[in-house]
Amino acid sequence: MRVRHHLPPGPVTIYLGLGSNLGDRKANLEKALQFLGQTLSVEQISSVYETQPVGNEDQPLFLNAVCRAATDIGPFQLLSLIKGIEVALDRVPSFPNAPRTIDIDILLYGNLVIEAPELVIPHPRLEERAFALVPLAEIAPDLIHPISSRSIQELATRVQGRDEVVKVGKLDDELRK
Ligand code: PH2
Ligand code: MG
Ligand code: MG
Repeated sequence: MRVRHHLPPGPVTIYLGLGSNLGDRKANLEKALQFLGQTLSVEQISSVYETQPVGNEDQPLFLNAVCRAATDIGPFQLLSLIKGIEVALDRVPSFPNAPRTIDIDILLYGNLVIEAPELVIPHPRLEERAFALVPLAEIAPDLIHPISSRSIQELATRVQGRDEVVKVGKLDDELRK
């Protein structure tokens, strides 16, 4: 396991990617954010984007969004929190890239760089995924990717498939603090 950190003491700013392409997709995103808000301080939520499925293309369109949160919990605790929320929202373990009610991915955790068998941060496919970069650039354009040292805005401007990521609206106001 490789770990590199420059984490100041106190709460860490994290960015999570959320995706749903089964059931009431918007309600699934909202419920996931409500659950996350019970443990994390959710500070900002991007608009919701409708996106073409990447990987397995023979599945319904996704709704994707990104949130910024602050937390004192460590990355592995955060991963188990997320897995619990995914199960609570009826995500059924299946094959990679299968349709899902909710997927919550840790995109960034401060400047932490970690490669463990069960957890890689930054998200290993962040730089190639327009459905994560475009919403992330909406709320954190000047953030610097801790490995490539490029800004999120720059990555989002260059990524393929930007035209398959379409802003469709915002989540309910009570989720925004
Ligand atoms: N998630 C995946 C694979 N493909 N495509 C879109 N558009 N949105 C996703 O969230 C997504 C995907 C794996 O988690
Ligand atoms: Mg994912
Ligand atoms: Mg995931």
